[in-house]
Amino acid sequence: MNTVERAMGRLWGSFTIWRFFLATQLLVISACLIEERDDPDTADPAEPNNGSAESMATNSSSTTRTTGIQSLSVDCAPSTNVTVTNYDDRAAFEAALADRGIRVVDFDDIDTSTADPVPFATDRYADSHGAVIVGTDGQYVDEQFSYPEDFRPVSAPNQYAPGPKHVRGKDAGGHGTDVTFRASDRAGCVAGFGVVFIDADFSGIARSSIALFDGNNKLLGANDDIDGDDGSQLFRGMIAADKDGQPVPTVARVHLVNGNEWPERATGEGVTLDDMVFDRPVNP
Ligand SMILES: [Ca+2]
Ligand SMILES: [Ca+2]
Ligand SMILES: [Ca+2]
Repeated sequence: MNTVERAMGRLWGSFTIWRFFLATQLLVISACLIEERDDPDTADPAEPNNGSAESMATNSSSTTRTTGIQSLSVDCAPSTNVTVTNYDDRAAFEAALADRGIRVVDFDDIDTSTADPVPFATDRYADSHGAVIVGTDGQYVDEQFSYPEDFRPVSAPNQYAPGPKHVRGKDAGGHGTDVTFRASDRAGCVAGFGVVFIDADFSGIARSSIALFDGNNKLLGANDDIDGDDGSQLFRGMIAADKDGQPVPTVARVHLVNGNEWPERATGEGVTLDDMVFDRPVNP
């Protein structure tokens, strides 16, 4: 082998090593993406929530473990020195986030005119709104969930409830939802999130709640003060902000609990949700 042949041989050898390295990196990235989009079909039904922030964290972590979300570590803005504020007034909430751009998932793009509760995919609103919505086992929209006096949508015609549907004699059905965020096809972060709880009128049976988590799955704040009249529509939102009151995109995940059963079951506390409102998700 002459000098040129030896040089060519070394070049080919290093090219092969680089090809191997790139291939393994692609495999790792693919595995991460698959895990991120893990289907929640095998999730256990969420436990009824007794209302404390601690139980919300426990409840949500058990939900995220089964959905695979907990394995996500999202590089959101640091949550140190951030204060979370509750908003019961939707207009004030939207005004506080207006500069960042407001997104609303109202669920009204789905045709429910000819079917009972209609399922939708977790990533239905990923491209359009930057939100991935994962119910305990499935996501559903309907006009009234069988009880038009109790469950009136905030925006017509549809409202939302997580699956699974109640199976008679077997379980209560779904009442837990995780929302994560996307921006530019990658995990994203928001500063605030709010939603309307519909017919949260038996909080003595089961409290509904909203909880925000940072990119390390640390609980940033939670609110279970959600208790209204029959057919009530209560907005509950939370915004993470710095000491100057500026919203900080440090929220990687939101966990929602709506009552303690599939709303059509009507033996416990049935609650539906509508109009998820949040600021435009951003990458770190
Ligand atoms: Ca709606
Ligand atoms: Ca009611
Ligand atoms: Ca109710």
